[in-house]
Amino acid sequence: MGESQWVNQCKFQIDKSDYCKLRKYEFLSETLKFSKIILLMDISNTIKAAKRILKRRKSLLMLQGDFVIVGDIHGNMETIRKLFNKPLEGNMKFLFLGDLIDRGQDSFGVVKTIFEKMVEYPERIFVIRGNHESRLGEKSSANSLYKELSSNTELYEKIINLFENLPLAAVLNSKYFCVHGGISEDVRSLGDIEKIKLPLSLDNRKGTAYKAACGLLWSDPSKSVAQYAQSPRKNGALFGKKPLTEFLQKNKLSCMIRGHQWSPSGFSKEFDDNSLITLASSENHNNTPCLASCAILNEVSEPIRKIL
Ligand SMILES: [Mn+2]
Repeated sequence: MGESQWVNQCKFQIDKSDYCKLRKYEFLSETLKFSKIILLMDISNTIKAAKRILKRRKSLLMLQGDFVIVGDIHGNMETIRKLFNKPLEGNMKFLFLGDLIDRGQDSFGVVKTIFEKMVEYPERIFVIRGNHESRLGEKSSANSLYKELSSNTELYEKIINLFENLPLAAVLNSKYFCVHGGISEDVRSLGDIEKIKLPLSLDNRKGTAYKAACGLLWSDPSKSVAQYAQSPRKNGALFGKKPLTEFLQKNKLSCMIRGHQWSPSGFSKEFDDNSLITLASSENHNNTPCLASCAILNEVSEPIRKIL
């Protein structure tokens, strides 16, 4: 065999195998494209249906029943798997306290699953808004929903728009005030929350509704503050035991249940009593060893902590 003939034969062989690979790849890529289209159609329908459900809800939810209350998930699908590992039992309702997204590995998966469940069980799945249910992740250097959906900004915008329809707080069994962050000088009563009209965009950063929403979504409790103080987060406030007691008494409530803050056990009580509970529901959050907790609230009992 002459050298040129040998080279030609080799070329042919290589070309043939590449051609086969290419055909295989084209087929695979068409299948992937097709499943991506199905997934996008699917999620668009879920968003539309979830929005219809949220349009019927107000900025303050008044709910009765038995509840699983879930704190910050921050893109951790493990929490979702543990919560929804089998069909929903009995009449248990779920209240998510916001911060479903950002920081973790799968913000989109968390959003998709929770809103699919809401569409499937509209009377049993409730979500209130956290400070991350906004454009916050767009500036964050860590993982975020924004980064996950960077190749599909249309879908990202649809989800942001859905978030703008989320209620800002909930009262469970006429006793428990549930909110992502807390209270501030702009939110002194349940009436102040009811006044906030939805949908609410947080992009403009002005107006009474924006200020009140920031108080609910960003504030933190603090033992070392008497009334209210400026928050190191630069949004919302730090609130002391006294304004919390006044808020609860004025509105005939017994306890505030909130998220927004990390703790190693996924559960903390800032004021060493039962007036305020903080839940965090993302296990090993940001690769820091910690537990994920939720609270079980029965119509007749006090909230019980459950490790997820
Ligand atoms: Mn938060």
